[in-house]
Amino acid sequence: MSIQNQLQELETEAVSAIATSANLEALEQLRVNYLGKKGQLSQILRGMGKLSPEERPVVGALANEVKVAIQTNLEKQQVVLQKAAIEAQIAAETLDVTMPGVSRPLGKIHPLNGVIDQVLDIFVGLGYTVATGPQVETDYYNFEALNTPQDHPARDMQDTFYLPGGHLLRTHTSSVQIRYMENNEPPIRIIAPGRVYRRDTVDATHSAVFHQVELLAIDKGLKFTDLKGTIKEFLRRMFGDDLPVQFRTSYFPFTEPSAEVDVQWKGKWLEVLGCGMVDPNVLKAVGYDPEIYTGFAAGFGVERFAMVLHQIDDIRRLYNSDLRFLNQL
Ligand code: 2U9
Repeated sequence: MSIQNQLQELETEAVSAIATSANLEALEQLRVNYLGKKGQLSQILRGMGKLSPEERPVVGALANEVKVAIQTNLEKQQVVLQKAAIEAQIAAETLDVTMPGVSRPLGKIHPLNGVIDQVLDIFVGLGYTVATGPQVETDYYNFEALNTPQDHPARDMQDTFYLPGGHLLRTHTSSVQIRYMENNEPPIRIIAPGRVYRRDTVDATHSAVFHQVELLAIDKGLKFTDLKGTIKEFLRRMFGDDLPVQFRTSYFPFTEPSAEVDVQWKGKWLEVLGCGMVDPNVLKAVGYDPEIYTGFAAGFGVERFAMVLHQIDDIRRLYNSDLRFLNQL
């Protein structure tokens, strides 16, 4: 076969092979095969030595045409295959918005913190300031300044956790209010949430560690009716508008007169908090003149509120972090 025929056959074969090449790697393989140093075109051109001087330029021109034709076809097919490769990549990376989402479990507020947040919101709305203080206290701030005499049963070793060096774990957050009053002048409106400790045997309704919120208002002319109004408004906001509320007389060393408050909830009367007018001896202890200032205070257990609100039967459920239980609230 003449070199011309070989060249024409090579072009035909190359153009067809290039047009059907499936990917860029196969195309590169074809380029090497046809146009590479040891490729088919070079091999055919090696035969040019045998040609006559007249034939040589003619065959040379044809060889050049074939080379350009193959090159042009390679370039065109390269563009086509590159475009296809990009489209395939985009298709593979496309988000399928109909796929089910990845579930991300969200945490939520613990019922105890939920009650504390709710209570603080209500009292901050009524103009109260949140006050906090240490959990390790002295006998003075926990008992003595609160008019709790030496022989009072609350001071018993059976009821209070005593620490070395005359310290103890506070049994109520009232110590916070004493500290606050020492450093501030009336009028005072504070709300003190926090953890407290009692040497109780743990059962369905008792825990050695629990949470309290106490409120304190000191001003000129505060009366028991101010206390009642504040407590009733607070309980209505916590439990609902038509809540029946009753005040029963009671006794606390730090208030006089004192009362306990019950609410009718799901058909039953339940005791929910204690309160009273601040005892004049407590005012004297922090240097306030009880002839000028009066005040009221109230305290309640957060666990008790949470148990009533969520109908929880055992206080321990609030501490053992069982998600099967917590997720129901
Ligand atoms: C100051 C003066 C008086 C806070 C009060 C109660 C009544 C009360 C209990 C409820 C259930 C504690 O969690 S509980 O066991 N508390 O009944 N607390 S009056 O009186 C104060 C506080 C601070 C300076």
